[in-house]
Amino acid sequence: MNVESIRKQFPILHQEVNGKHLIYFDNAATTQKPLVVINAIKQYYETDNANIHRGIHTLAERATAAFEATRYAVQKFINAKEHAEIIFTKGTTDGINLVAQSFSKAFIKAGDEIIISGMEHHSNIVPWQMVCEEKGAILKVIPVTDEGELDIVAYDKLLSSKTKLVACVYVSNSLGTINPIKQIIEQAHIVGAKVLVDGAQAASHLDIDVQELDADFFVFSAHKVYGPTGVGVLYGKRDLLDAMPPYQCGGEMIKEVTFEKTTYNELPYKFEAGTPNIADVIAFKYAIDFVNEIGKEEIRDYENELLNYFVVGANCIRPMVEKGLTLNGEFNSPIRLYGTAKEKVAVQSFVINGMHHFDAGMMLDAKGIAVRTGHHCTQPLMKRFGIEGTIRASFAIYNTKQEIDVFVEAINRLVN
Ligand code: 7TS
Repeated sequence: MNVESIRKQFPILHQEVNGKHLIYFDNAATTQKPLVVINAIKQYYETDNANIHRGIHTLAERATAAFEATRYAVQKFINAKEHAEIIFTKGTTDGINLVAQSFSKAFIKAGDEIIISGMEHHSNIVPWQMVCEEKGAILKVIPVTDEGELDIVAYDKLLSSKTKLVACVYVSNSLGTINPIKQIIEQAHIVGAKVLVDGAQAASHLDIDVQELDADFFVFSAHKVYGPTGVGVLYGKRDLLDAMPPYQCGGEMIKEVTFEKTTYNELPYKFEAGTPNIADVIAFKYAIDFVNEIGKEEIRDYENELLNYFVVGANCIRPMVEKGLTLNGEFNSPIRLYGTAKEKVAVQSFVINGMHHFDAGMMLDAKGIAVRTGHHCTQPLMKRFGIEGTIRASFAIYNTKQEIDVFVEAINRLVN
């Protein structure tokens, strides 16, 4: 893998921020976009722009073909059985809300139970709280261990014939933990529950095979996989999607409308009401091709190398004055890492003793280093660890060890 040639494909990286070379370590929030994606959006508006599926003129046919080509690319990307099981959404949040509203209408009643985990993003908590409120269902939560892993034994005890749905994150955005999602799905299926996998952080780092996982629903966002914002994917098994009512109503999702009765379109259009984000869906295919060309295994190996390099560097940071030593002479690290699971992606949360994460974030920004600070939309997880927030560095395919050297040196200066 040639990082320099990859970096050349990301124009945004080649700029100065606050007089310093930009170092972008906020990839879990959104990844930057390669030129092929940027150019695809421009090209679409310059040559092909038309509304899709409805017109028979040449531009409409071209736009429709390119839009549907992304659906086939996504099908392959996550190994879905049929392209009709791929629904385009606005993003992960939109996909979860779609399932929460539609699945619950068809399948959730008072007294049923929904299980989520203690490390969910708010977008995989709040929609289920609303469903529980509306339906009189009960929300249960899988606990998180000190290392930032899910307590699978406790999970097994939560499952029962009352469990109708398990909604669980594959990879934690705050901790980087890779959850044993295949096992979580298997255990849920034993009691007859369905499983929604929040794949927002998994899609860019891990090989996804929804059939192998036997996931009932799988959601992710294009913008975290080097694609554009405003596009997401909901995968659902056909029998479930067929049995669920439409989420939004309007054009495209109908077969026939009369004032007496409306019949709905077939999958996937039943869940794609209105004019979609055509340009960005089309450009998303270029992001998928970009990732496929490098290969997920290469990506993961390289990012893990960056993660390990950072962790070693961070653990070596020493206060220059003696205040780092305890009374019995032991060393007190000024950096506390959160998320030390055995199976991780290249996301590392940490706090600097005695320094608020916002202050650290601002001082790092002054050095051109972009990290995320705060609760990362996982407030219950922060509460679990007794903190308000962390500094989070998340690495991507275009980051380098030299950038991490600059980062570690900057943290060292903050500490001292
Ligand atoms: N689920 C997870 C695990 C996420 O990391 C995010 C976004 C979402 C859901 C929501 O995705 P969206 O594309 O619909 O917004 N996570 C983050 C983050 O960690 N920092 O900014 C956004």
